[in-house]
Amino acid sequence: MVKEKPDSIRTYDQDGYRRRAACLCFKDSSEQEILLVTSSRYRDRWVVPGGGIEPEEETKIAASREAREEAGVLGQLGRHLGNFENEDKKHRTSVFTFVVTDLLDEWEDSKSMGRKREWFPLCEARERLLHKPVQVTYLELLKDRPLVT
Ligand code: O81
Ligand code: MG
Repeated sequence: MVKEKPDSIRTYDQDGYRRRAACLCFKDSSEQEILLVTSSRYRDRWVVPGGGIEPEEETKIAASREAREEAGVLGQLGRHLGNFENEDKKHRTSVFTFVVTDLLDEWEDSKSMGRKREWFPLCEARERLLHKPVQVTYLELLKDRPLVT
């Protein structure tokens, strides 16, 4: 199922949930520092970069596209952490790990809406995401991450 938005088309799964994809963007493979972006609605709140999957778009492609558009980063997609349901908002987000290799000076959302990005240690990121409880649960699965040697 699809539904038009001004500059993108929303897609929905078989249960009518809007399909989203997101990346946990890390500074390096130790996964200790994560890049968050400011909310489009509240400029003093931080969120995980992510957004709607477009028609015919692969989930992984959507996740890295959202990282580029919202956070201005290029990098290497890692593992799939899972699909996270937001029952109130009726969307499901497929979340991947991502290691940043390039930070663009200018990016789509910095120009269009002044979206900011910032690195946070994981424990601080958790605090910053408390207003988005489902996004906090993305981080909880990281406890299974491989040990760094
Ligand atoms: O555009 C969220 C937006 C907003 C979300 C959703 C996000 O207008 P949309 O529905 O596409 O906006 O609204 P819900 O109600 O669908 O969850 O959340 P909220 O809480 O502000 O209503 O805003 P944010 O998380 O920034 O506060 O995210 P964004 O505008 O920052 O990207 O859009 P999206 O991320 O699902 O979709 P796109 O593709 O990124
Ligand atoms: Mg978004």
